[in-house]
Amino acid sequence: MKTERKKTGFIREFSILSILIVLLLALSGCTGKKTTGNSSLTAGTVAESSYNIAVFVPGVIAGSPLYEQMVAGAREAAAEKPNITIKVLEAGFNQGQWKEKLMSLAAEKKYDLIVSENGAMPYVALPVAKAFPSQKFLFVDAVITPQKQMYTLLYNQVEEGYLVGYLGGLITKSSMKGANADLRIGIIVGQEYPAMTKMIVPGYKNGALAADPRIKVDYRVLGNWYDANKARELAKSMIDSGVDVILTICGGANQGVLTAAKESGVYVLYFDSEQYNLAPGTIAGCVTLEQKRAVYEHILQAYAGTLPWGTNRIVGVKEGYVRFADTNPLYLSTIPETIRKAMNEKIQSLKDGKLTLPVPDFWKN
Ligand code: RBF
Repeated sequence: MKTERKKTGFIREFSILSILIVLLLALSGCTGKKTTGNSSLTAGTVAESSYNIAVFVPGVIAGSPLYEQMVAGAREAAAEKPNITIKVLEAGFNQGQWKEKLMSLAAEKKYDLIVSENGAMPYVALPVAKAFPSQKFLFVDAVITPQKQMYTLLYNQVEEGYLVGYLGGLITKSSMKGANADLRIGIIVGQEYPAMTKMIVPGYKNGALAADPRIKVDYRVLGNWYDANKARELAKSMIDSGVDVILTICGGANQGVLTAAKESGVYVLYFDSEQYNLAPGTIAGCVTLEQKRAVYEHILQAYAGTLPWGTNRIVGVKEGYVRFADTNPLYLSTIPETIRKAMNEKIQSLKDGKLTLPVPDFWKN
């Protein structure tokens, strides 16, 4: 009798214990998905599964306006959705190592999404996507023929180049104190690549020609994104040949162009972000890309499962992703009203569609 009662008691306790274990497993959302590292279960809550993002920076963040914005946009998305985790990897300036580094990142199989930027990255990622068919990629400032694991967002940099080219043209023919009689403006870039030669440079030249068809554009390639001393030398030699406005697109090396311009009292046009404060009175205009917002928005779409993989999108002035920074007090104090008015009209004509500057489909062969 005694052993019989002991036995039924044991069975009852065992069943209650099993039910408790099953309940606990159900509560912890034990579906085989990862849970956030720091989530602790409290009664009545269900742990959400984490969404892990790796941000692959093809270079270094500091000094590169678009890289700074990409990281900031990703961090903002993570701040809004607590179960988004962000890991940032700076891949450095040795471009020969990018593919291998991206491959190692995907091989960790930890990331729901890899985010990166610049025109080369979708191509660098092609073999990585093939090796890891479930890895998803979001590339901004980039485009490729549709790939089902990728989404690309391209900015209309014909418009972006055109706006600063037009301003440069108006400045060089003006009587502003840093402007000389020669109708020459310059552009110094880190490297040559399709977005540069098919969008930015032609946009810049056409913008300048719209201000005055006699303007000559001096175009120089630095060969990297960091050598500020060499950029300073290039800028100096341009200035010596009569250039009085320079568009600088060379990442960390922009600093060298700013130094040379300050020394000679000429002007700099800044690309991709609003940075008048880097050299007040020298930076005459900033054209910006809303990359921080774009990265934030597209990450949230990927997270929500609504990003249409295998597509690309092009956005420009009309969509509000290419902007000319014309309300900054340093712009207002550096640029005379007549030029500001002309700029305003040009921006307006792009907004209302009176002027269209389409992106050539340079990525299609
Ligand atoms: N822009 C930077 O500001 N810093 C960089 O280190 C940098 N590296 C680049 C490397 C490659 C291969 C390519 C294609 C572009 C790079 N860019 C870099 C340019 C950037 O993506 C963008 O085109 C320019 O900032 C103009 O918007």
